[in-house]
Amino acid sequence: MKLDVVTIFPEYLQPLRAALLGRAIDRGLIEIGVHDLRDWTYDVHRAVDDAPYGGGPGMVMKPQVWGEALDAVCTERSRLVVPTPAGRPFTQAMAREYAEQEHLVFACGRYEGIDQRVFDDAARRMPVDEVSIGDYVLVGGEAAVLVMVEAVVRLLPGVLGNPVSAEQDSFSDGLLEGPSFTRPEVWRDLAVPDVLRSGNHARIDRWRRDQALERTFHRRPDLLDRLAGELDDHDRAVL
Ligand code: 6GU
Repeated sequence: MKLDVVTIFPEYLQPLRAALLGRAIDRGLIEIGVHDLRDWTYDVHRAVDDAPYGGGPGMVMKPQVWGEALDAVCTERSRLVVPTPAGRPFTQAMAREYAEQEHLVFACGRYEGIDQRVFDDAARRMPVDEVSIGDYVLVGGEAAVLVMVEAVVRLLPGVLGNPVSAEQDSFSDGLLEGPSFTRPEVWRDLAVPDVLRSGNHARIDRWRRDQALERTFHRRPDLLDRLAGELDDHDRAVL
């Protein structure tokens, strides 16, 4: 998979080369390009923004600069992802969909956003998604790109040591993951639940499912509503 990021803060994307993602690059599983938007400016000030039509506070990023940048970075096989608090919510389902793409291009806006015509124009040639990572406002899209790239890349074959762990995580079955324990058996007077040391794997699986259901009920009841049709009688008895 090829990933490209266009930003006015290329240094902000350095974490893409660290840890799990860095290993994926070294092993040739992904290729990451980070591009400075100002490389496509031609004036002495390297201006990327201008005052908004219609007035109001803040600045809007200029279409000519973004247009040239995306012309250079995108191909007819690209998918353009635009991080914005005004976007559709990023979900695990979208991470799975992006993991199937051959080329993702992330366009990081700052200030009050990017001239809308940049996306309307790009959409004539490729899929364009305006995506939000949550109901809060960031200064720019860079941190959101780090979040989305990590969510996508960990799903690529060969990136995680143990592929089962990707499948068992929170959200893959629509529930939050329950608690985990390791040795010692008792720590600061707190014991590991007996069932986990019983060796009875049917009981352990059932207990884990119950914990996941209870945790989801308390922390994310909205997720349970969506799952209603898939719960069996035992599940419903727990809730
Ligand atoms: Cl994707 N971008 C920005 N700038 N703020 C956000 C966001 C994205 N998601 C939530 N807040």
